[in-house]
Amino acid sequence: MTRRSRDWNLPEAEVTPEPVFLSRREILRRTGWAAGVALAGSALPGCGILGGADDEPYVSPKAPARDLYPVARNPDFADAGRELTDASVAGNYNNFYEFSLEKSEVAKLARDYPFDPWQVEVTGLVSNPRTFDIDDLIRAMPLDERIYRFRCVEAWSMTVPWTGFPLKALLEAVGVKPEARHVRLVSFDDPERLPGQTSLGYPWPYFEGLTLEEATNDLTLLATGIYGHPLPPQHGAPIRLVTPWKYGFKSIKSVVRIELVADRPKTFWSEASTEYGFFANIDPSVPHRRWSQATERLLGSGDRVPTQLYNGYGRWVADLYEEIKERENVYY
Ligand SMILES: Nc1nc2c(c(=O)[nH]1)N[C@H]1C(S)=C(S)[C@@H](COP(=O)(O)O)O[C@H]1N2
Ligand SMILES: [Mo]
Repeated sequence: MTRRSRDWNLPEAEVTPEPVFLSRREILRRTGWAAGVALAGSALPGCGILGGADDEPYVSPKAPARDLYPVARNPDFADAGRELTDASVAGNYNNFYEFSLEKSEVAKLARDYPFDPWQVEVTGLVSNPRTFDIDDLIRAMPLDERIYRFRCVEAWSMTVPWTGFPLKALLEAVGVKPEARHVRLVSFDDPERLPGQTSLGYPWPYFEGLTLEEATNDLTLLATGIYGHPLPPQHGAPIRLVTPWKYGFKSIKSVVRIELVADRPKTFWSEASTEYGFFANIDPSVPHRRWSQATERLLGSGDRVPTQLYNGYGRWVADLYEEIKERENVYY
């Protein structure tokens, strides 16, 4: 991770011209993607608009293990210290670039994508590599509901009840080999049906990574539902990661492969841009290159509140980074 600390010190003049996410202007120029026209500035903090907030999120009648919902709330995560974000607000303000860069368009565009059938392959350095049908996987895992705060790197946040199971439970089921030190997660790849995968110059499919310690932390959830029902398409149906102490982009949606590996894997955003590191831990004292991370805007009320170190989840995760901070002098 020396690259990041080096980038950090680049003179202002060299860093400012390289905007987020490759540059919306550049994307439009290269692709002429019509949906992009409405974008101007929507990813910048404070500039987002809440679109279509009166639409209740649609849940497919074919969603896996639908009869299991709602499940019991985990008492350790029954109160996140903030008001819950309305389902209709969270479900109409989505980052899911496979469908669109426009947050308010994602729900509509994802609604008819065939998320069924769906399988999740668990592979790599495991004793029993296996491909699970999503319905079997959900039924085999210990589900609970947890209210988590969720903070996007763009400085907006929400508070939502996820349904899911600890990634740790799945890793235990397949048996992690001692050489495995990291977990790599990969999202779906379907350029014929996902407009963003043909029109946007990103390293598709979306991929993410965690250290094994992060992956087996009690907070690390594979979410299969939200607000007491299966995940609506726009939230990453039928299964997505949730790591609430990290910026939202780590929480990869619509996962198809989980791979145990030795070396630190590359991640989608650190390949696409120099502005996003592997750890992506939430730290209000470390600004993004182009904006402060000191505060965040609550979806719904629009109130601005201070951002907390590790999004307030230090009790669970702070000790994971003591050694890394010393070794790498960076944990972003
Ligand atoms: N496959 C995939 N996963 C993804 C993204 C994406 O574009 N594609 N966006 C990420 C970002 S930047 C955020 S903030 C969250 C948004 O999750 P939500 O729409 O459920 O709030 O999903 C993350 N996971
Ligand atoms: Mo994000």
